[in-house]
Amino acid sequence: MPAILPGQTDIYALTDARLSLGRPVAEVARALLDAGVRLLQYREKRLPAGAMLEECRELRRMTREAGACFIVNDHVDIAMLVGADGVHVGQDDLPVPEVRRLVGPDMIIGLSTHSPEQALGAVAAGADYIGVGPLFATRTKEDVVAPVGFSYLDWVVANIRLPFVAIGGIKAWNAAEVAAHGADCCALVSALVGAEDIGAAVAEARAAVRAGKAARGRS
Ligand code: 3NM
Repeated sequence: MPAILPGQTDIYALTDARLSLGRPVAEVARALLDAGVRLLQYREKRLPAGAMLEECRELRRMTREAGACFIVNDHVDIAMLVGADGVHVGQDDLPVPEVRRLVGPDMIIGLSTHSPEQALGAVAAGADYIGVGPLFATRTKEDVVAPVGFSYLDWVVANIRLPFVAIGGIKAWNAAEVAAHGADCCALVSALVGAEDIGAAVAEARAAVRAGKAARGRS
């Protein structure tokens, strides 16, 4: 199965157990995949490593069956153990070249960036895609930097050729504007996993991204 990068799909969903209305991560993932999500990141900050490993094994099985790309946040070891398609790291995690030494040439490495300097650094370090954010205020990520707004997104669109995903405070109501600025892929956490009806939330977000892309003259 070819791995799917942000530029190749419009919605990037991230899990977050604290926001999932008490539903197990597998139930949330099932709803996301059934709604057509093809890029899924396991992002869990509070569980012991053994429990994360078990959850990732299950999500790996589910994503493989669905033909979806599976990325693990932060935990390079777990990503490797479950055969994930990729790993996503932040600015304070292991440096991308060191992650590359561990995972080899084929695994996708994503890197969160919050400034032009960091985006250029990601390119130089060999990241496969970058996160661009937080576009808007978000309470989902702890120790998050101040919102970067559209100026950083516009700079990335104009200057960076790597695939990228816009992230941070994106909801169905603002996703069209984000896409109209040139983001072909939007990452959403609370707007999807925190929705009572995850399928409807995915459909709404996807329609918004499509509308924004169309407004910009992209299919
Ligand atoms: N990374 P929500 S913002 C996981 O800017 C994450 O790198 C960010 O959650 C970054 O969609 C963020 O609920 C949280 O706002 C996004």
